[in-house]
Amino acid sequence: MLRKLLAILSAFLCFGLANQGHAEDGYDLWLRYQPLESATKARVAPVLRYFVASTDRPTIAAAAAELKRGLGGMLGAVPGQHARVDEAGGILIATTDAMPLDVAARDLPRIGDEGYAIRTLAIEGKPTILILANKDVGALYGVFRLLKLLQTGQAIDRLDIVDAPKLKVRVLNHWDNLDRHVERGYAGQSLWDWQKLPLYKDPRYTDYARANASIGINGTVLTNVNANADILRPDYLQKVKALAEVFRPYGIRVYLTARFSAPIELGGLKTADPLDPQVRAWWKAKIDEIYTVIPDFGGLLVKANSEGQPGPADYKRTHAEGANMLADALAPHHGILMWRAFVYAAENAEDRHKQAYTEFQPLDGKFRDNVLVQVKNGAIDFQPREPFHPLFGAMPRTPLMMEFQITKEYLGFATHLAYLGTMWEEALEADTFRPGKGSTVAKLLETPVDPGAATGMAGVANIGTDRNWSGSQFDQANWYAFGRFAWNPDAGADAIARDWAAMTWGNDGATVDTVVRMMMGSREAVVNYMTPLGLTHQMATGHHYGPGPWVADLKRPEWNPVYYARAAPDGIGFDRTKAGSDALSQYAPQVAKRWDSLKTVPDALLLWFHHVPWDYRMQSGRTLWDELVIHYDAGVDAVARMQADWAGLEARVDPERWAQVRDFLAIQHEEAMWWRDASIAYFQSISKRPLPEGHKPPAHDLDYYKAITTPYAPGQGR
Ligand code: BDP
Repeated sequence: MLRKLLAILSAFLCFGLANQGHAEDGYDLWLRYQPLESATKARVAPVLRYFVASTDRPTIAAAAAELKRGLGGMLGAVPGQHARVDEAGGILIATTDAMPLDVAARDLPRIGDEGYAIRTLAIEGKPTILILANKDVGALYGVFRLLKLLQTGQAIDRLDIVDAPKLKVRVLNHWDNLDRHVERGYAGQSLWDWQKLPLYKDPRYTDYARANASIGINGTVLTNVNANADILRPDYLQKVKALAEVFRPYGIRVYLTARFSAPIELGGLKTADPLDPQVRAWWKAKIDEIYTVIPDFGGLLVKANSEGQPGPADYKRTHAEGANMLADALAPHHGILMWRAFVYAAENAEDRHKQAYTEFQPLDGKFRDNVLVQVKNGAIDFQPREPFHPLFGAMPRTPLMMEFQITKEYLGFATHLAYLGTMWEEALEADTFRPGKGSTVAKLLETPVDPGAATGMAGVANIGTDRNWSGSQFDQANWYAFGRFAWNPDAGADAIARDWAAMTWGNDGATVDTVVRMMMGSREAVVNYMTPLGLTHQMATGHHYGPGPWVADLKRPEWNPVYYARAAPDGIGFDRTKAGSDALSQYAPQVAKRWDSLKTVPDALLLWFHHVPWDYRMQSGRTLWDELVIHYDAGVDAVARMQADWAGLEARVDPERWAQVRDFLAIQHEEAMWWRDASIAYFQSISKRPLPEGHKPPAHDLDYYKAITTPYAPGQGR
């Protein structure tokens, strides 16, 4: 083997150190590469002083650059790049084509195209860390893993790690419009500066790619699902190409959203009927053109016949007919078509919870293998808590991918601290019982419906031009966690939070414990002060900022909060049992049975599935009304605890980021009170019950809360 190593030559690149010359403002995300403490440094430095890369291809060059940046920051000295590992030991980044090593051959089939093995060994007596992959991108992921080990203070002297992603398509969905407005974005404008592209490639695009690669994200849909056909024009494609070039070394493919009526808008055709030969020919030519410009283009994402978007139903065709037309045109290029199952129709009186299932389930088996039907985690819409979507497990012959929303449209925007890892873990761990026990949502996502069929996960991005990328320091954790769950849907929210906290805030035990404690309770706090006990969609109209439980005047019934809570003198909640909308029948019998019975339905989903009297006795022995009030207060109290926890970290965290979090928590506390007071004022006007002892009345009367307007809320008027 030594012979082979001796043959390797590569250039020595020198990079400046990370994190120098500017105060911390969150720009560096979890890739801060802060100096290690001296004892650790002394221990690890000898083996990290040099590295050898098996090729100088762009992805390996990116891996080497990251290693230099990371080790430079952590050790205070940029590692030297050697041509031969036997000179001094060190880190060896090797891909099997460039360097057929026998040492780790047993791992190779397991790690596939994107996985890696990391092993500590001695080569010619020299201590070496081998990062081995079949493909360059695996080596890049391996380098990020090694850097994470160091950032989180793990020992590196006996490494034996083998890891590979469990899903193939791991994509961000940017809801970015071409005018740079980000739909449901709370972090500034769209990163994509269409005016300056393709000639000016903002260095930020590279940092975006680094961050994504560090968590294994391998694709990005650049444009909004509420699509503009213009993105498919030749001039825009040149700009997209420029972004693809920046992202390519980082293993990230670009995808675009396709407006279903583009053949009419761009092609001048009279129809967009998917069975029309001219329409099919137009799409085929358009997709061929895209691949001429961007040979590794990932594919298309479509929102059709939903919330006013055009689609195949306009021509009395099914979702499968629409999707397959595009999938057929993408297939020769190995492109993927992501087709969203987020549909509900104005003219349909059926419970909104049921509509996507009603429309999609009968199409099981009718989609091509390169179609991924993209299903939101719950049947309504990214609420703080929803039961898992009934389509999971109900379409065994159709590739389904998960769609999570990273941006917090319904969880208080950027200023509320809500770690979504726990929410996603809850959805992924849910047992669908299809076909039998143990069929969790995660397992279904991971198992291709046919050998070679696509698998995947999408996350609606929370990224924009704000210095800290996500609108708040803690929202970075949601971007981070999404990548980790897309890589491994069986991952744990707590472990992910721990890694993120150590990398983002500092690797001392007290800081990490406090930050993780805040994160792990944060989503439940939001559920409690916004929509406790299975209530849902109580947000104000349009922008969804603040409470609006009384809203009843919107055009479509299911846009009104009153549609979901159904508060009336006899009680509250949406009856989805047989006596009601019977949405429960869309789940496997074991699941339906559990949720159908008032004895076994968890409190957290009670009002999602049942309409119950205000005086109904809960498991706790208290009445539903009392329990509701107690939950609102528990939410507010949890925010106060986060404030106290954070106050205790002042001396341990850099001042700029610390102060921002402190101020955002203050906003959150104020708004949690607003949610609590407004909700209690409204529901009490119907329940006519006194508040339980020790719980104070809302600060104002109901009319006061109804009169609040928030013209500055992001998303207003769009
Ligand atoms: C809802 C958003 C809306 C999106 C829609 C979707 O309010 O802005 O267009 O989802 O997912 O949550 O298509």
